[in-house]
Amino acid sequence: MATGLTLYGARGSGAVAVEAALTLLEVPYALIDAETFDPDDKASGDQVLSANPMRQVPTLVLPSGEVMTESAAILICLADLHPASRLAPRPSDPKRAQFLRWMVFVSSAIYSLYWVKDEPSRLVPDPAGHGSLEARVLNRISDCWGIMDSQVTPGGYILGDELTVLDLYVATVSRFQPRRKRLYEVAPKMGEVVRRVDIDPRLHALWKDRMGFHEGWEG
Ligand SMILES: N[C@@H](CCC(=O)N[C@@H](CS)C(=O)NCC(=O)O)C(=O)O
Repeated sequence: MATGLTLYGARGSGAVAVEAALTLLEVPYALIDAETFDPDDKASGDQVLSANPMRQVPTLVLPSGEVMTESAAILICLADLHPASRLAPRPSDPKRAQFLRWMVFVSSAIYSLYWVKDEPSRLVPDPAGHGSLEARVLNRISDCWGIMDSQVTPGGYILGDELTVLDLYVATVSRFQPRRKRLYEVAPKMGEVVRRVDIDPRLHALWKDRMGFHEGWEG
């Protein structure tokens, strides 16, 4: 049995949001890089299979050996376990309902679409259809960011003046395609927030190492 947390993650993946939360919480963790979406390195992704038959990251193994999957659930759980961090509104906080609403929205309406976007043949066998499927999925993702933006009233952060794991989640998932420039267009309010999260000095080294501010990363 492990003595601490073990996170299966990958550079550029949604697991980086979990790494960001653990960094802010100053909770140590062992990291196993499992590149689940790299078709040229199947062995890397297969490492996660013993913990998660969905073969996805993030997958978090708790000290008890219990496995948690699902990025939103992991982020909420970590924040709730460390209430002093204020990374999530408490259950009695009037902001809690919207917090849960948007955590689940990012997971279900947006993040889940990458299962088909990253590998269109999972739903459409004919390669001739892949280009249009991908374009439509990316449009849907943009529409969802726009809908979310129209429904939130950020302060410095999405729910107000305090950074929560929702900000980490949006800052991470909005780096996936269609990437940030499109987000800034369709979701200008959240665009400002994610740029603030990008330059949070506590996260600078993590973002740089795990997400990369390489040329053209914003799209
Ligand atoms: N519902 C999962 C989705 C996780 C997910 O799609 N992870 C990607 C990496 S960003 C992955 O492992 N993809 C490989 C695959 O789906 O085959 C969550 O929210 O954690």
